[in-house]
Amino acid sequence: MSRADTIFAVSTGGGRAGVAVIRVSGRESLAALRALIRNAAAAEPALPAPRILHRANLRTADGALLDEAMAVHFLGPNSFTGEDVVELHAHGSPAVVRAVLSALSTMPGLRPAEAGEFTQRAFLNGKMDLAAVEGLGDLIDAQTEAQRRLSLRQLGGALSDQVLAWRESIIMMRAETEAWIDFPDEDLPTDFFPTLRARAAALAAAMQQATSQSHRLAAHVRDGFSVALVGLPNVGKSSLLNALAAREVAIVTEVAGTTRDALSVPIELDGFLVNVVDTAGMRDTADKVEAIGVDRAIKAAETADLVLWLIDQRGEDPDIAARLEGASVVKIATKQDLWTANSVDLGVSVISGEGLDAVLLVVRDCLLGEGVSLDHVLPMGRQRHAHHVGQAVEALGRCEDHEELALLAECMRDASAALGRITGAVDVEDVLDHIFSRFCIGK
Ligand SMILES: Nc1nc2c(ncn2[C@@H]2O[C@H](COP(=O)(O)OP(=O)(O)OP(=O)(O)O)[C@@H](O)[C@H]2O)c(=O)[nH]1
Ligand SMILES: [Mg+2]
Repeated sequence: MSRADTIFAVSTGGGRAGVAVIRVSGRESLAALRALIRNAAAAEPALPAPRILHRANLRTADGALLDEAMAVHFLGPNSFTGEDVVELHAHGSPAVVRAVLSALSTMPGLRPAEAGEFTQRAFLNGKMDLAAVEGLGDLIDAQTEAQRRLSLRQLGGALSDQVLAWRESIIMMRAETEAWIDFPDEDLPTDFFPTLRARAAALAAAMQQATSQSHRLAAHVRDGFSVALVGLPNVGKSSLLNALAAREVAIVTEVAGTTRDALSVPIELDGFLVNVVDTAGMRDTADKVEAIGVDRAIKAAETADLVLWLIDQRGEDPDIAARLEGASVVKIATKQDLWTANSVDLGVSVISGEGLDAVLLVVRDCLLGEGVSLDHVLPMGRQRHAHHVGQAVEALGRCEDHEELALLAECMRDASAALGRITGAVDVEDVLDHIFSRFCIGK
């Protein structure tokens, strides 16, 4: 993969569509556009002004019409990739797209783009940092409203700006420390070490506070929040799943032991992705298949972010209570059209619809935490974000141990380097392949 090559790919989705956008980036882009719009009768075609969409009849090398399209070009560095870029807005049939791609592939210096290669060039040319690249990847993958909002803020620099501000404070402290190393004859103020340590500790505490809540929530937004439905056989777990999903995803019968495997169904709840897991009813059983299902139900309850423990007229089963110890549990009485429960958190009936909205509210509160708004959450949903902030906090914490200027400066250097890894300002190679390989072709 050479960065000197000019790359091309269709940037819109596959299949039939009104319009398909084919993107070309690199030093041969404008020559490729000229070649495509060359008319046998005319001399070398002049290109219209950049950044303006214009009508373009695209032709093969021997002049045959490929498509009546539109084209726009951007001159580097003022483009998405930072290179000369051409976008062809062709008719979106597979045949047109194939014909245009085939014409491009015969041109000298051009080759099809690899997955994520346009974005990779944007990153390498300094058009976006690593956190923004991740935001773009997540925005393209966004399925829910919360994912869209959070990834758009990450793309717009919400994470990068915060990381940069923290990093600048650290670099400032380091510069002040190193200034004293360079002037050993001057008298170091007596309060120098305590003051600097207090500043480092305050910054570390602020970073930690911002991170702990944001990472938990942003990771839930990205990957989904898991809610397990557990309880005795026949208590109404699958019925509740179907009611929450508003479709018949799970089999419901009056036979106890209907559900045998754990079934995870993604549901968009108030804009958030929630993976609701229906499980086999928990009971001792001689049936081999059902016993495996019960094991899986226990696993699901252990790994879920929230457990909804369903209870009917039979009451709370002590074995289940024991298994749920330590989990975050909400008790829900089912079949409230048949009986009235007290001493549970909520009552529902899938027949009357009673309590279903309340279940959604409980899940939402548990997911978001009280009084938390998505707009104030830093988009730091990836493990590596929390990891690098954690390392920076740890490095700042080490300031406590040192009475020597050079060692103090080194702690600061470690802390700013850890933060630099989030935006790709430091040690970028090891994460590049991992991040860009998850993009689709044409991005
Ligand atoms: N009247 C009434 N019946 C319900 C309600 N919820 C479930 N049922 C009935 O209870 C029976 C069991 O429902 P399921 O949803 O299959 O129960 P389950 O907990 O998934 O059972 P297993 O998969 O066997 O563990 C079915 O006959 C349902 O129609 C309810 O709210 N009201
Ligand atoms: Mg079931």
